[in-house]
Amino acid sequence: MDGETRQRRVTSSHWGAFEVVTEGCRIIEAHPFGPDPHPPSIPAILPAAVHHSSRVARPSIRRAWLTTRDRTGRGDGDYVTPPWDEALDIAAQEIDRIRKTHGNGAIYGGSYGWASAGRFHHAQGQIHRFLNCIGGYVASFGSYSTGCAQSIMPHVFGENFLTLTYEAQDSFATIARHTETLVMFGGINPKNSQVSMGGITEHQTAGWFDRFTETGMTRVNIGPQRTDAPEGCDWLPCRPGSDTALMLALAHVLETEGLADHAFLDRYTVGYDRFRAYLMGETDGTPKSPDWAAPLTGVAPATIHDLARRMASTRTLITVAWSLQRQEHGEQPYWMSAVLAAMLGQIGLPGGGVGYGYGAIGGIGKDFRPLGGLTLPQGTNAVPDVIPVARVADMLLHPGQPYDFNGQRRAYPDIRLVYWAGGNPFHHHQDLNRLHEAWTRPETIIVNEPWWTATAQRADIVFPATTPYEREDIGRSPLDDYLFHMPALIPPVGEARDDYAIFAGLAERLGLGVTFTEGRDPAQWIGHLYDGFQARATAAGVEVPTLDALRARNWIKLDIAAEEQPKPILRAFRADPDGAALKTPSGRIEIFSATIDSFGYDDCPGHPVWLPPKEWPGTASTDAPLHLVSPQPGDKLHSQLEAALADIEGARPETILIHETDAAARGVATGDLVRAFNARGAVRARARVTSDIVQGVVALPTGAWFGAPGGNMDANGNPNVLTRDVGTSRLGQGTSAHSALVEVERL
Ligand SMILES: Nc1nc2c(c(=O)[nH]1)N[C@H]1C(S)=C(S)[C@@H](COP(=O)(O)OP(=O)(O)OC[C@H]3O[C@@H](n4cnc5c(=O)[nH]c(N)nc54)[C@H](O)[C@@H]3O)O[C@H]1N2
Ligand SMILES: Nc1nc2c(c(=O)[nH]1)N[C@H]1C(S)=C(S)[C@@H](COP(=O)(O)OP(=O)(O)OC[C@H]3O[C@@H](n4cnc5c(=O)[nH]c(N)nc54)[C@H](O)[C@@H]3O)O[C@H]1N2
Ligand SMILES: [Mo]
Repeated sequence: MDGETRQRRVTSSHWGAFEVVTEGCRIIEAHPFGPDPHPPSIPAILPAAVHHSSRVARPSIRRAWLTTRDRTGRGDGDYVTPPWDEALDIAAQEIDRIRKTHGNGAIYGGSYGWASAGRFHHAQGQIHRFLNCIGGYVASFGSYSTGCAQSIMPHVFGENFLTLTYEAQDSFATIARHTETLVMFGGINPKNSQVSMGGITEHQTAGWFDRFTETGMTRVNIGPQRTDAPEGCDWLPCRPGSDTALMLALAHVLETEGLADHAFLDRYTVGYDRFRAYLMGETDGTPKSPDWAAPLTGVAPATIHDLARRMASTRTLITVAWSLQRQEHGEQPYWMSAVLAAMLGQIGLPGGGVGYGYGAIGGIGKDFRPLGGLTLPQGTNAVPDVIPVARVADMLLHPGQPYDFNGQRRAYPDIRLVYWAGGNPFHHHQDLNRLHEAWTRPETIIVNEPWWTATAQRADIVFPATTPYEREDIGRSPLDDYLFHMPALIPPVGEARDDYAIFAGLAERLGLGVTFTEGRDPAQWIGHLYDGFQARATAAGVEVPTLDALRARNWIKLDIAAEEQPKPILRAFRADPDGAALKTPSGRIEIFSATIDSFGYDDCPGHPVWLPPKEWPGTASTDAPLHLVSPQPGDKLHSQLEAALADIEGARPETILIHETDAAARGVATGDLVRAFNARGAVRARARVTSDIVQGVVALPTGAWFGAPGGNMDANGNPNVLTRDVGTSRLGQGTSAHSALVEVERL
């Protein structure tokens, strides 16, 4: 590459497309992509992040592991840096030793994480293909995003939850046309819709809210933060973790005021009678009335009455943010939202019923014709063992121990080797001090990473991975209507190699080189995947250029825009409940599930119920009186680009939002450094005092790099030092990140 040449090219990322200016080997600037109506601010930090001193420069092996196979000193920072060939030899020998001594079932390759956009070099696809080639690995089920919903919703609607949230619900255009009342549990957050897995080019969520204002739609944001929905929406402050109580009280009003649609319930659902007995208090002596819900939720009974009546008298769409199931008993608000929508009788009507995850990522709510493809084949996994993704620390701490999951009794595998590529568990997992402890159990931990994240710092072998700006790829997401050639903008930083090259090197040493590569180099793989995509596109009547033409053009907009067409959840079922019966055991919406009831779980019984989380404002104590919510960061994606963001003067520690009354009681003012703590740990944060948060709640976004294990205060402000590491219930076993109590004091 010519050191003097200045070039301007477009690339794609999870937070959108942007124009990158390079000069020789360096990224100089990143600018918004012209066709994007609401470009995010995130790319501006890219040049500093890509060339940051925290890049892993060379293959690195922890000295104490190399010499004594030490497992307890992970995080000590003492690495040797052998040449690539030697490091790959050592890693291959260790993988071989583990699989021959303990079997492939002793390798954990769940390797959760977003990694980077780009179809071929996607780290998850690469690591899973490699591990499948060498005999398999213990995999993970579900995501941190929606793991609990993925378990509960098939019981209720008989449909895969990801299909519902990504493909089978109304677009924003249909909502604009038909919805009169939009009831948003957890809001619809333009901050979050900046990103979308695999890419999002035209950011439109904020624009749709401008349109909703014009139609005169009533929009109610229910939850702890005013800012969870765009300005102009009504805010109904509600305690986190109490949504199910509020939904039950709304249902109680519908039932007692004759507003419930019994014709719909009779025809399309099963089990309403059993649920009704609970709702009216016949089974437990407690009617779930607005008076009952008011002290739990902080919402006045009259407000609940008014909202219920309004929902029954207008075309109403209930939307539920993914965050509501990222908490203890997260199954309940999800199930109950379906029951509430069924009682309104609007499921299957345009702009009515219920929808999930609007705003969570920018690709949700668009009208596109489906066009898949461009996926690296991953082969098959010979190891059948799978854990719910958020139970990773339990697995490492308790090999062989039984646990429940969605009706099954299973046992945790005995993991000897952990291989992670494209994720940062010391960002994403709960109770990081506990994870740090669990991390001492495996014999060996290998990580591919571009940066010295907290996870890389706790690995025995670290392979420096390229970023997408250092390799050629194709950018494409089924939730987006653009197609990108992502050129290698700069050569690899330091000695970084592509994940593909790392895994090819290991596979070769294990005698499986050609099985992994099929004899292709990256350019040949990209050509091969692109040929398949082009054939699919042509069959679907979508014109795409040849790969060479795409290379020359850098990007194109695909002609896959679809006419606005209502596709509310369960539309076909509403039209023909017998012919298009649901895939539930009854063929109907299950308000009572005999299947779930048969599991005998007290933390997820046979119909939706109010179950207070162990930690929430209702159980607040003098030790930990404040409820911590830990939303996604607005200025970046998770922990990515954090190294450079943290350099910005005053940016770290991370900002914690605190209500003015709570702040005054603690003598805390905006800008003060505070310590947020509980029995699990302590973090430093910078206070911002606000009236836009429910009193008794504090919000600290995720993403600051975990700084200090072992009870020391984390200086950067990573909320997962404070969160609780328990499953949502024995049914879903998702993360309970949003269920945590803390105290805050001025430093
Ligand atoms: N408290 C709390 N915790 C949460 C959440 C919450 O709401 N509250 N949300 C959860 C959710 S929904 C999610 S999705 C997770 C997100 O958690 P993660 O997906 O683990 O977070 P990322 O920071 O995106 O981690 C991706 C890592 O991959 C690396 N990477 C990028 N490109 C490449 C590549 O090409 N190759 C390799 N080898 N590595 C690469 C990045 O540097 C980064 O370290 O966090 C979860 N944690
Ligand atoms: N900028 C940016 N956008 C992102 C991401 C990112 O890292 N950065 N990550 C992406 C990922 S991986 C995911 S999964 C999605 C997540 O999408 P969401 O799950 O929607 O996002 P969160 O930011 O976790 O939560 C949204 C809001 O829910 C509220 N909330 C928390 N608990 C409760 C509750 O009990 N009840 C109610 N009513 N509200 C509650 C909080 O105030 C919070 O601000 O975001 C995606 N978008
Ligand atoms: Mo997520």
